[in-house]
Amino acid sequence: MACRICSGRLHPFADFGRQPLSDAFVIPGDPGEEFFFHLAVGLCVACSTVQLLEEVPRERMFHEGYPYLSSGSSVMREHFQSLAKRLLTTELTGPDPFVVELGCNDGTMLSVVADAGVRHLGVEPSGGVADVAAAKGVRVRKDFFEAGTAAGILAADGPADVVYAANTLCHIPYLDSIMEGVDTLLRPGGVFVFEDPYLGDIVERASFDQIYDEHFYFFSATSVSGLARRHGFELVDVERLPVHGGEVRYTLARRGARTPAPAVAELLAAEEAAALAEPATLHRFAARVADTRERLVTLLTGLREQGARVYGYGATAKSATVLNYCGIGPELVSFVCDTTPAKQGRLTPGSHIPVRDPEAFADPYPDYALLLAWNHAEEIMAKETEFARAGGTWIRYVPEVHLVRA
Ligand code: JHZ
Ligand code: SAH
Ligand code: ZN
Repeated sequence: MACRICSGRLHPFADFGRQPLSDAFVIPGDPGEEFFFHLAVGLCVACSTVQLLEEVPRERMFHEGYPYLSSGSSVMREHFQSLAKRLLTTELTGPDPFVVELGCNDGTMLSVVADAGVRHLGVEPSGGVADVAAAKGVRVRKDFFEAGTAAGILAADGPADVVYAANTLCHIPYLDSIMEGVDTLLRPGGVFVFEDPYLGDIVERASFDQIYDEHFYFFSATSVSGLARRHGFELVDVERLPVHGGEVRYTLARRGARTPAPAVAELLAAEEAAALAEPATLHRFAARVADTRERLVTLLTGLREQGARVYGYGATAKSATVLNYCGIGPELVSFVCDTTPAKQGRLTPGSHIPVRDPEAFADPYPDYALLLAWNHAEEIMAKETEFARAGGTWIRYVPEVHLVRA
């Protein structure tokens, strides 16, 4: 098995078996075949990049019916609003600035830029969510970003001051083409800013459900600084973010254009000290994952034997890995509630648990709720205080299986 970036040898360390597409919610009674692939991860010892062993063709995942909406969390709306405001006051202050967002989704970030009257473009291949962005006044190009797309944007709009991507770069196997495109598009002093789930947090929290079809890479400062270097760029800043269970925001500039912030060397040193890119560390992670599966299945089967009612909360993409890897179906979790219209009335991929409007959660409350959207725990627990008051218990499985009673 060869590294998708440097062709180095991949060292596999965790295997989740046959898995469905995480965002392919099934229409009940639909005779259409579900698509499955082999979900496993490996470490490239040469370039320190953790990656999936099998690549799912991009059109199978990102298309007209792609259901995920960035605006589904109020915390995320605030997160992107403050990032947009920061870019507007730091990087986008020259005459007629221009920002390009890769994977702009429903325009949660770019609508703030559009409202400020600043020139922008979202590149978004999933047509349905791109339409939602356009309805907010965001300028969108329905396309996958790659080297060729960048050349077209440069020809039409001129160079960009900032290229930004949140939870998108780690979805793209063909990173060489992306870096080439960014190099084409970015003006000499411009920056490429992207944020994705952080390998350090995934390993520390054993948050194995970050591993699914759409997440092809699991970045660290070590792997990103190498990627930057190979393309004439330099990692000049890193910022740890609390969202989505722990992320890092990386800032890349052309080599020599900016002085790296001290945070870069600090994070690189911390990763070295934690032996983050060592096979032994990742094998320990895999052992914790197996333990979580065992404890979660034991807990849920025990609850079924007691006759307890268990619902799921948040039909996340991540939950596909947990539910299918643990063999959790409607006999253990009666339904999953979720605010996303395109998920409601459907069944979770592979595990076939019905997805319902959150109104069903209180009608009546279950005894236990499996918090599948654990990355939004604070937001969800704050709006579901009535559940705890009614005697309900949350089941969490990150960083290990535990029960939370208010
Ligand atoms: P959430 C998706 O992952 C897919 P998912 C993708 N690959 C990725 O990287 C991240 O997003 C960014 C619902 N919900 O954010 C809405 C409620 O019902 O954890 C969502 O369906 N009530 C692009 O899907 C889901 O939960 C609520 O109060 O793992 C959350 O999905 C809240 C806050 C959310 O991402
Ligand atoms: N930035 C948003 C959306 C993340 S979802 C947020 O953080 O919430 C990831 C998005 O990337 C999807 O909307 C998907 O359609 C898009 N995407 C996938 N491959 C892409 C590519 N090659 N270029 C641009 N966008 C892409
Ligand atoms: Zn490699």
